[in-house]
Amino acid sequence: MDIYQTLVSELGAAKVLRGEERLYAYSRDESPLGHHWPDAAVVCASAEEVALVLRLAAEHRVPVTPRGAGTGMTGGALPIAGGIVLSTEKMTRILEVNADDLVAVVEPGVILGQFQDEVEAQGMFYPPDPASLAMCSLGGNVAENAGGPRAFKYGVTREYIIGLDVALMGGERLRLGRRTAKGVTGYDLVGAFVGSEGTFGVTTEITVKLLPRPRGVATLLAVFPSISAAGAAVTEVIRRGYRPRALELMDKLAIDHVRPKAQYKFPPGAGAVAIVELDGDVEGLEAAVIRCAEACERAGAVDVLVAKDDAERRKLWQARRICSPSLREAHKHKVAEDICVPRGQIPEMLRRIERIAQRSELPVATFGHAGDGNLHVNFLCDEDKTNAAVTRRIDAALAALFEETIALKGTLSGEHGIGLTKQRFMPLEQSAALIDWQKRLKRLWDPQNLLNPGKIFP
Ligand code: 2HG
Ligand code: ZN
Repeated sequence: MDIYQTLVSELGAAKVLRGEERLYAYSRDESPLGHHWPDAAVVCASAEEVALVLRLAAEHRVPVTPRGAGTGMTGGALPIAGGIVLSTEKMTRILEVNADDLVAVVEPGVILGQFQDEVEAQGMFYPPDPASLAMCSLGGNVAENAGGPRAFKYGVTREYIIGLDVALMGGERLRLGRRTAKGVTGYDLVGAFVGSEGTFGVTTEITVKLLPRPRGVATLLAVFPSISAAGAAVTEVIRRGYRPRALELMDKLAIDHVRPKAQYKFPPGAGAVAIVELDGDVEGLEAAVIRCAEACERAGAVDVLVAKDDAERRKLWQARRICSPSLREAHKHKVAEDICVPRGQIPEMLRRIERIAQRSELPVATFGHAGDGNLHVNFLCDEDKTNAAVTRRIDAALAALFEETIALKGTLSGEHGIGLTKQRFMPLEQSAALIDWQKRLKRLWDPQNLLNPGKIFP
């Protein structure tokens, strides 16, 4: 029997999907890399089933690409070597939400937004909030170490994952980490698995740390004549030691793309906006809002608008979250980058991005988590990529972007991961020796190189 027949007899035909029509959804993700077809997608319902797939795959030397909800932007879930896509989308149980321990235990297929609603209904809070929160799964968030606007105050996914159950290639299962608030027993393998882009093992259960839900939230929109003025405001807020939970920027091109679809009405003529969201005790909030508004005005804001209620706040965030899909729908090519520079270099990086845009003659929309120095730089192009000159222009712009980022002591990716799209730039940031040590680490967990092969490293 071949591996697929064995899988059907062990798991039932309903869980082993084959044929182009049923595999369509598993052949792509949110990267611009198109379709890569697996031989089968196996939709697992339990840790035992995940381990079984990994045992059989090792025996038959078949590559396995783990997949959460497929919202990744760098090709991490694409089965470039064929074989099996292992989906955890049906492992959707929230096993525990514990207010005394401030801990929750979930299966990897739980949708982030639904989990946050559940936790908040019980008076607690799980901060990471990537823009795809209505669709993305916690397993995928763990694999990519997902971020989002609230990372400015609260940090990224890694800060909240304290325990992981994983299945390794070959089928062995391990429990990593703890459920206590602190703990330093042994190496921090949870830290190593979070962000490993599905190359070390497959997550089957996640223990997350929760916070008490902040009682007060206030959101303001500062309007600037230009992106550089907005960048200066970000620096001003940080320099003064203010800690809003989000400090986001959108440039004019991003605003103009979102405008027709957004319920929130951006002021006409805005050259750039900063979204500043604060949280904490209700009492101190008003004073903090005034302080941040004044900092924005000092940096050149022409207007500062405070969201008047929850409904308006939601509309503003909806507008911010559709930046990415609005740009993608409007252009033939949207090459989205995710660079991150040290906070003090934000204005300088914005200047360099403008220069690259001029030189490459490509429109660039820049938006994102500016407070963290994490800028989504989107090169847009409506010409045909089959035209070699166009490809050369895009490639040159990307190379320049990453060179400038590294020159400012930045990093290639703040939150989307390396996957396939950025691996050729890895040597810009990391030494050959460091890359080699990481490959050795990968071999330790997966000696046959069967789990998500070909990702991260050139
Ligand atoms: C966001 O913050 C996402 O909206 C997507 O990380 C960014 O498409 C992008 O560049
Ligand atoms: Zn983002």
